[in-house]
Amino acid sequence: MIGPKIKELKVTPIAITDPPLLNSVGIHAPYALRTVIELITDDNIHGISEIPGNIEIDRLLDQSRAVILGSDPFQLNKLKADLFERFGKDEQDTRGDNPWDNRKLVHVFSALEVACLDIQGKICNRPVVDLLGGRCRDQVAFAAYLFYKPKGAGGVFGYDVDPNATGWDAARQASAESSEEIVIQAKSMCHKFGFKSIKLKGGVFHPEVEVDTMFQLSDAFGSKVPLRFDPNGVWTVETSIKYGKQMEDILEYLEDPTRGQAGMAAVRKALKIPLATNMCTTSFEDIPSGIALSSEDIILSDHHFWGGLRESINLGKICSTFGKGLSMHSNSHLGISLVAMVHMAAAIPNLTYDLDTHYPWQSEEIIVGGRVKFEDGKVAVPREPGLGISLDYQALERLNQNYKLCGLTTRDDTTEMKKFHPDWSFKPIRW
Ligand code: GKR
Ligand code: MG
Repeated sequence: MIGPKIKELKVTPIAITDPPLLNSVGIHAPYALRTVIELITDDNIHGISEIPGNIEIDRLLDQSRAVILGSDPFQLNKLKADLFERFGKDEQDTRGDNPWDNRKLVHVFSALEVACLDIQGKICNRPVVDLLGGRCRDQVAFAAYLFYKPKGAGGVFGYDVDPNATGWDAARQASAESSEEIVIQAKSMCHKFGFKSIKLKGGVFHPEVEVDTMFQLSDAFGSKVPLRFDPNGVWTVETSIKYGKQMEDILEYLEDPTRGQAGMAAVRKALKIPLATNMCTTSFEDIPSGIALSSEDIILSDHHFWGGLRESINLGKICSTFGKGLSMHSNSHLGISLVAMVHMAAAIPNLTYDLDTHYPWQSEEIIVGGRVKFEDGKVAVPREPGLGISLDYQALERLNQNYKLCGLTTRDDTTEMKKFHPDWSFKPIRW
């Protein structure tokens, strides 16, 4: 039987407004970069996906045309083998020291896989979740993701704020440099989106300050709202144990307190709370040593970094086999990534934690119908064929113009931070 063939690959880099969120590496630039991928078959079926923006990954995507054009969108195993044969494998050390992943091929395959699954779903008249084994749930729950930040909203006016902003928008633009302001941010975000769990991005201020913030959140929300804290590995093992112990009664889990599997294993032994990671066990190659060392209890997957939706589902199986929990990591993103996460999360039986998302921090959208709706902190799993969404080409064009004008080609929070604090330098372990 001759099936459809991919006849076109479009790669569109975009820049989306991003507030000045602080992290261990520095600060978010006024724009976050994403890349939108569109595959078109010879019978004119469109499949879309979104990945973190990075000019080198975009170049590799352009080169991947030689592999993807003419191929069958159902033959994903062959597509992956052909990509690896042509470009070699990602080396572990290309992941980098940042809290996000810089490996190229995992992103490229993830981009092509999600777009092919979108096409497959449209051909079979089934939502992507059904191609992944079928839904285990009808809605997927997300957590509020809090950040310390100076005042500002990002975008064309740099960090200016809209004087007419009300509700969550006003809080999104307000500063949150103290524990009290973080509590205000949390209340506002939970009120607007209905989230039932809360995560704070730490590694910004001295541990005393950040632990105080967690206690203030605990006092404000009570024990029914699970709390998580993530200093992105900038604490030593000793610091992690000292401050981890202080938070033992209030945390659902502690995420990446320190760097590396051995360090995480030492912290895990000393604490009564679970440890989660998106930094120490970040690919299938890391799993055997992670199991041998017992470095974490929960793996935070990310389909952009683990090589697609099906690989994340495979990771879910490994986690359940070894008694680990699974949840999802996030970076600044738009609705295509969010909806892809929703299809995948709906198909994973053992997905027992509310997922991370940066989505509330963004305000733009490139899908028809605009921003994805959250009800009670949850997003409904689409029932339409494929991902169940389509591109708004005018919005895409507008954000592509932003990309051309903003002058950014890759994420670099450290350089951005130097604009505010010229002496700033990234320290993999700070406290
Ligand atoms: O957006 O600043 C940020 C986060 O720090 C992000 O880059 C991390 O990858 O969300 C992430 C995490 O959980 O480590
Ligand atoms: Mg993390």
